[in-house]
Amino acid sequence: MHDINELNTRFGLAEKLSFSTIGENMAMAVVSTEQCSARIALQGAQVVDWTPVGAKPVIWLSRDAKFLPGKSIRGGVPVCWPWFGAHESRKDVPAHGHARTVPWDVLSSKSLEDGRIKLTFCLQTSPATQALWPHDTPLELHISLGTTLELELITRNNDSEPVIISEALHTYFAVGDIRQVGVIGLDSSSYLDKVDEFTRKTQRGNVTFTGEVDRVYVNTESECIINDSVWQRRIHIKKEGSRSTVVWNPWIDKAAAMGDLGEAGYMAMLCVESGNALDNLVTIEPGEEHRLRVIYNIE
Ligand code: TA6
Repeated sequence: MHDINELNTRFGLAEKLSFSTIGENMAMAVVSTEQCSARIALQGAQVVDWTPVGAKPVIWLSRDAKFLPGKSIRGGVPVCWPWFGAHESRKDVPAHGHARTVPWDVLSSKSLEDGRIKLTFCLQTSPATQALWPHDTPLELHISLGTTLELELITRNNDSEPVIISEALHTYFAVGDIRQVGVIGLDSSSYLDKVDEFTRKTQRGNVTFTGEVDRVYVNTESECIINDSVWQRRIHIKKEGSRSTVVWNPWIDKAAAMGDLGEAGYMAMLCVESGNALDNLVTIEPGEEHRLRVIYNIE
């Protein structure tokens, strides 16, 4: 359980960063500056929303999001780690790994000279993490918030053997109307189609949405752009240390079955996730680290 008074004393930044609770006593970092407003849940170190000043929200949070201990929050930037999707052999462990549903610690907070706020979170190895993932691989997440949003996830391997991970920053973006959105940057990329039994296909042109889309694009490091004709803006997604891009919209029926996506929520969001999955698993040698970095901005 996080102590809000202690968090404010140690990491609060006058009028720019404070800590409070939401839902069932879930601790949140609340950022409000001349550049942006944003919140980050300490459970999962999950960015919950991010809105540059004068813009519509860029990171989408469901109206029906629940803030419950041990449950992933619907929206924001869930950290899927140390595996993406279902575990390859175990059925008793959570989809997308445990990092998004356990409490993280705050390591530092800083007001940068350019006006951004930088927060660093860590997830140490503990008996609870080792029950799900029997490796000593502490995680750090660096988050910089301003007119851009930058996240860097660092996995260190303190074990004496190599470890293999998959991962994604499962980012939910806000859009005017999903039917009038195109994702640029994946033309000619190969993908595994999760709504067609993981059949391998090739993307032709931009990704558009007329029904459920759930695809893992592999071997692609390219920048993606969400072109939103209704809100007349483009969201740029740059990445490093990532060879997979996941594009997801559950559409009507799946959204209704989920229960926390909000009425017509599927129309207002899509996920474009930067990570490493399926063909692109990452092997980290003992004593080494792996960095996954994304930068988002709008034009
Ligand atoms: O990234 C796409 C995906 O893996 C989908 O298959 C879909 O189930 C989604 O993530 C949401 O997963 P969650 O466990 O957060 O409900």
